Amino acid sequence: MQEKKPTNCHYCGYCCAFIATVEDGRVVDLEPDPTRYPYDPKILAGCRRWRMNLDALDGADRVNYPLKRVGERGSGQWQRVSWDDALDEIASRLSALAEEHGRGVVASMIGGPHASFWPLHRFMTLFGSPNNMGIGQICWNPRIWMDVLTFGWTVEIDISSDTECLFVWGTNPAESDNSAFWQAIRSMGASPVPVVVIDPRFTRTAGVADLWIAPKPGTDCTLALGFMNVIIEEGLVDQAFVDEWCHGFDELAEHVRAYTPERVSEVCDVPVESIVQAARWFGSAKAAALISGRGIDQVGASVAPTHRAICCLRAITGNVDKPGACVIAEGSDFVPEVDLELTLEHFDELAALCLNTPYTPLQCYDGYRKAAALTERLGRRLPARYLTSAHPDLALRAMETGEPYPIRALIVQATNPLLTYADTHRVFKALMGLDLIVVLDYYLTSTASIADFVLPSAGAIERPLFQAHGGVANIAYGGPKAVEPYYERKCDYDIFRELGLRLGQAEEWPDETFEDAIASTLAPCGMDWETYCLLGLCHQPYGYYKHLKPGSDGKPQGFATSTGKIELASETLFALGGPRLPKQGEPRRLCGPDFVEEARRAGAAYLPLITGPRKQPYNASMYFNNESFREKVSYPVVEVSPETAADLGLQKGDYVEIATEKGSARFILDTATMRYGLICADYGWWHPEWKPGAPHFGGMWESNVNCLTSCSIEEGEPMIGTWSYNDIDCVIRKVDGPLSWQKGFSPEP
Ligand SMILES: Nc1nc2c(c(=O)[nH]1)N[C@H]1C(S)=C(S)[C@@H](COP(=O)(O)OP(=O)(O)OC[C@H]3O[C@@H](n4cnc5c(=O)[nH]c(N)nc54)[C@H](O)[C@@H]3O)O[C@H]1N2
Ligand SMILES: Nc1nc2c(c(=O)[nH]1)N[C@H]1C(S)=C(S)[C@@H](COP(=O)(O)OP(=O)(O)OC[C@H]3O[C@@H](n4cnc5c(=O)[nH]c(N)nc54)[C@H](O)[C@@H]3O)O[C@H]1N2
Ligand code: SF4
Ligand SMILES: [Mo]
Repeated sequence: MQEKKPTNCHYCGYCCAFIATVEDGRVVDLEPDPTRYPYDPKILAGCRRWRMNLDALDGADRVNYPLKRVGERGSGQWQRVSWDDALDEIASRLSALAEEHGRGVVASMIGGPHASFWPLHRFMTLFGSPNNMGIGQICWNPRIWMDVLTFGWTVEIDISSDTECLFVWGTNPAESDNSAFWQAIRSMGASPVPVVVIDPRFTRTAGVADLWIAPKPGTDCTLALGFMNVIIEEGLVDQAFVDEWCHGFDELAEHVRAYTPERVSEVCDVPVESIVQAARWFGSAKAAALISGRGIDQVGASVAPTHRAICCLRAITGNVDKPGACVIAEGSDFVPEVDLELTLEHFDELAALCLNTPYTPLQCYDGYRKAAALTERLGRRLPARYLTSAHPDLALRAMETGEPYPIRALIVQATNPLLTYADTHRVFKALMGLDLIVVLDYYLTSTASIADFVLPSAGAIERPLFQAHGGVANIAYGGPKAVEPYYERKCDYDIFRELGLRLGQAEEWPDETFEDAIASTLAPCGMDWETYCLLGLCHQPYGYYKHLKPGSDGKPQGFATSTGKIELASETLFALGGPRLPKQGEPRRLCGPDFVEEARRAGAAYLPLITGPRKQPYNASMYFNNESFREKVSYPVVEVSPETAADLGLQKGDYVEIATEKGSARFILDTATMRYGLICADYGWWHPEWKPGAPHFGGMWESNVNCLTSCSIEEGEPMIGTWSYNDIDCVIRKVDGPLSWQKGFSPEP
């Protein structure tokens, strides 16, 4: 008999709703369900991935049973074991390691927002280790932190018919977030709204821009200061708003005085007229919106100042908590992430083991405590585990040297760090030396191939979904599973709970299933599980101008900062030893003079590098196992402008190697409209169809751009620790083909 069941896709953050046709516990068909969040059938219509769900459910390359390593680490020899045997052994080995080395002995790694990470965080908290590493410092934290310190909480863009100007800064939503972007463009109303795209590449997004500004990578902070210089000089400041609601305007005005369009034009290498024009549009719009992304999140030392400068740009033009500009989000009415993690209950013991103190005074337990005390004045509660996540340089050092204490075990959930973390050679070596690695994934990824245990996770459709933006917004969406997990796969929540039960955590895991846990999470806002499944959404829209709302003393509540105002000059950053005002940082250089000299002698050129531009249909290291995708997009590229290629004596289709002192990778050259002299390299490329273990580890050595990158904390952003995937340097030279990606190429057995 066939049944129709609601469920969701989880191949990207939209988590689109499906109706699954289920027969004998198997999904036989999937169709879009526009009655549930995100409602818009156009999203699915424009999506190349959703049909993959059906095949992936029973894909031949899925891991279906717990696997235990039997040969050498990385030998690719596995034995199927029962869940009880796997979890018993993992629990007892973790206990023994903690007994010998202390509770910080286990670290974890997480990835992009593909999974619910709070069960892992709860497990780690109760185990007593603060050592979660994640994408935090380079994907999410910088913006969250700077919004919180400047405005008292995070802001969300609010593009609507009120929007009179749009800045798209260091993000290419046309490839990374296709649907929402076109929706937003459509929603801006009939009269022409100037769109400014700030990106060294002429992206598909830049294709709809009225003005494309292509700055030198890593100079965006200076550019923002230049915009403010024009806005202040030309009297475009929202003076009433600034006088009443901003702290430190005079100081900021004095600071930006030196950032004249002429000087900024030199630093950023963009025309003076573009700076002036963009600033005028932003400053004179009744409401101006700005979206930003990875282009400014992954520029090392300049990350925090760039975000701070953007916050100031919004504030001095009055574009905060205003329709058509941006809206300050609210904390969640459902149980916030920090309470799901249970971090506050164990704060002091975790803080005592925090590796980041004193290296990154904001991204650590002390920094968290200070910021959280501010946001709590208005009842908003920051997630703790993301914002305190261990710096990978420090965690890897603890693995390599045992200092300040040893890390000997690692749990990896929903990430493929050998492709996506910086400095693959170092990560690989550190992991190979560990006593225990447990990977939760769907596939035998490069990282899974060096694990001691690979635990098969249940994917979308086989597990319920609760996507909640780390608890910094009052929105959660998702729905129920359509079927029980196939084979012996398990929901990630069940894996961490069952591990927890074996380690004396029973009291803290009262909910037997993930469904129950989601229902408990929703309980405070009065929504039950059935209603959640029906709507696929739990959300309260935000009001605007919330700073004017009367507080308990009858006066306007203001902003949740140390001064109660928007902090153009940041008192909190200053108290933590940081700068009150934003100033561009020093770039990270990965090639020393001797290295460059030697490369030049071998015929290479030395040029700036950015990495990882988002492209359809892949996502980081995912979906390379999809044959039809591989047919269409079959090799990794390095892009340069046609003029750069000509000057380098290279042609489209040439084989090239790019290298830093960290390592090298090979690609095929492509040309694109972009800054002269800049190199842009794909990331995430591996070869799932190759043998997962040694010597190729899934073909991860040939075209893996993270072989070139570094997470060294010394040159990272000083308050958060962000390292660089953009604004780095490399040498490039032509090499002989073919590359392993090409048809007919087969690795030695
Ligand atoms: N198809 C696909 N979609 C994805 C992902 C994926 O892997 N594939 N990943 C998801 C994830 S994890 C994330 S974080 C988001 C990221 O989403 P986005 O932030 O939109 O990422 P990109 O599309 O790479 O856009 C970043 C842009 O910044 C530019 N850039 C690089 N350096 C600089 C700089 O110094 N200054 C400026 N102004 N621009 C610069 C790059 O040229 C690039 O066009 O995408 C998500 N969506
Ligand atoms: N050089 C360079 N490096 C970068 C970036 C860059 O632009 N350039 N971008 C960075 C950014 S922004 C990000 S977010 C990261 C992304 O880095 P990752 O998150 O590590 O990248 P993915 O390849 O998406 O890996 C996700 C893995 O999780 C598995 N998976 C998916 N869903 C689930 C689930 O529900 N449960 C479990 N257990 N497993 C699941 C998938 O099979 C896949 O193997 O990369 C970062 N690294
Ligand atoms: S991959 Fe496509 S169907 Fe799946 S959630 Fe994203 S937009 Fe929706
Ligand atoms: Mo990301």
